[in-house]
Amino acid sequence: MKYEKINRELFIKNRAKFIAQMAPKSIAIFNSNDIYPISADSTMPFQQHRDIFYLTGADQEETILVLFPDAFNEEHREMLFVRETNEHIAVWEGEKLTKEAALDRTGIKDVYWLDQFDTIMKVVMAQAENVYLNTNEHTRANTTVETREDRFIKDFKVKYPVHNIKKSAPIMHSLRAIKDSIEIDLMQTACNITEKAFRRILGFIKPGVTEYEIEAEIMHEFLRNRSKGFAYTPIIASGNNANVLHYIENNQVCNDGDVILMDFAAEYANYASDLSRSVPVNGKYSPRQKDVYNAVLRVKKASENLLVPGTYLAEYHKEVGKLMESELVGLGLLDSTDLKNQDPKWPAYKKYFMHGTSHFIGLDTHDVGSWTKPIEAGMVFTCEPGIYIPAEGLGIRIEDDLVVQANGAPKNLMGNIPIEIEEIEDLMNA
Ligand SMILES: [Mn+2]
Repeated sequence: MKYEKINRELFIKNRAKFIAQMAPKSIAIFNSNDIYPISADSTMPFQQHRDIFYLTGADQEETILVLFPDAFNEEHREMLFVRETNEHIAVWEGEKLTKEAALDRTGIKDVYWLDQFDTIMKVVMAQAENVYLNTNEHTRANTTVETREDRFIKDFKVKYPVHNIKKSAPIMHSLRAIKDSIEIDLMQTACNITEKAFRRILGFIKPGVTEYEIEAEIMHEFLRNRSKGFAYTPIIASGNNANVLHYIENNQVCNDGDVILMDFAAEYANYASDLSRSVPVNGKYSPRQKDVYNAVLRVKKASENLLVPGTYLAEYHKEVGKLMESELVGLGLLDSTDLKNQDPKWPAYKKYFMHGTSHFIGLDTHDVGSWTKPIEAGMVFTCEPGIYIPAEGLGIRIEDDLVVQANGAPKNLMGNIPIEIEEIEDLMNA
C-alpha cells in the first residue's frame, strides 16, 4: 500500500455501527474481491471490496470478516480470516498480513487463517438464526461478472439452507453515506493530490500537446503523492470531444482556440475525489467561452448552497434545472418558445445539460447512499453542472466535492483548486 497507515479507530467504530443495526442471533459475513485475471498469468491490479475495507481496513485478497455479537465464545464475536502467509509467499509476492499485522491494522483480536473458516463456521452457524449477506444494491451496478462475494453466497446457501438470510446492503449504504472525520481527512488528502496535479498541468497545457500527455503529467503527480492513481478513468477532452460525456480515449491533439474539459481525480487510501475543470488550450478564454464558463460557474455556486440537510436529491435536481434554464436563455441557447413547448419529463435545458448535478462520493466515486431519503450532515456530494454545445465545438463542466454541514453552506474539499477565469488564465500564463 502506498498510503500512510490509517487510524484503526475508524474501522473499530464502523464495525460497532454495523453491529448496532443487526438483529439478535445474527452473523454478518463480508468477503474481499478477487484479483481479476486478464489472460495467461496476468492479472488486474487488486482493488479491495469497499465494504470489507470500510469495516476492517484490510486491503488484501482472500480475506473474510465475520461478525457475530451474540456468539457464546468471545473469540467468535469478531473474526478476521486471512490467507496463511509464510516465507515463500513473502519472497515471491511480498509481505501479506500476519495475525499481528492484521490486528494492528484492523483492531480485530481474533485473526484466523483461511483454512479454519469452514470448521469455525459450523460452530457459530449452529448458534445463529440469521445471516447477513452482502450483495451489490447500487442501482447502477454492472453485475455481469460473478464476484468472490457472489460465489461465496451461492455456496453458503447450499451449505446452510435453513437460516434466515438478511441484507447487509441497506445498512452499509446508510453507514457509508455519512462520513466520519477520519474519512473526511482521507478525502481531503485525495482532493489535495488532485489539486497538485491540476496546478501542474496548467503550466503544461498549450496548443499542440496531446490529451494523453496531459494524462501522463497528472498520473506522475498522483504517484509521487502516494495515490495509486486515478479514482476513475479520466476524461481529457479537448474541443468537441467534450461533448462525448464519457470520452476516455484521450488520444487527440489540443488545438489553439479550443477549451479542454478535464474530469480527473486522485484516489487516496481507496477514497475517491472527483474534479472537473475546463480550461483554454492557449491560456485565454474567448469572449463566448467566458460567457458559457461563467454561466456554468454561477449555476455551480448557487447549486452547492442547496446541498443542505433535509433536502431531497430529486427536489435539488429540479432547482438546479431552473437555474440552468435561465442561464441557457441568457446565452441565447433556449428561447421562450422552447420553454413553452417543453416536456416536464425531459425539460428543455436537458438538450445542453443532460446529466445529473450531484452524486454521493466516498470509497466509490459514485458512492452508495439513499436517493429516496433527505440529505444529512456528513454526506459528501459532487456538484458538477455543465453546458455542452456540439454546434460550437464547446463543452464546459465544473465540479467540486462538498461535505454537507449541520448548518449553513457545505464545506468545499476543493476550495483551494483554481476555478475563477482570472486565476486559471494567470496560472496558465505565468
Ligand atoms: Mn462526478
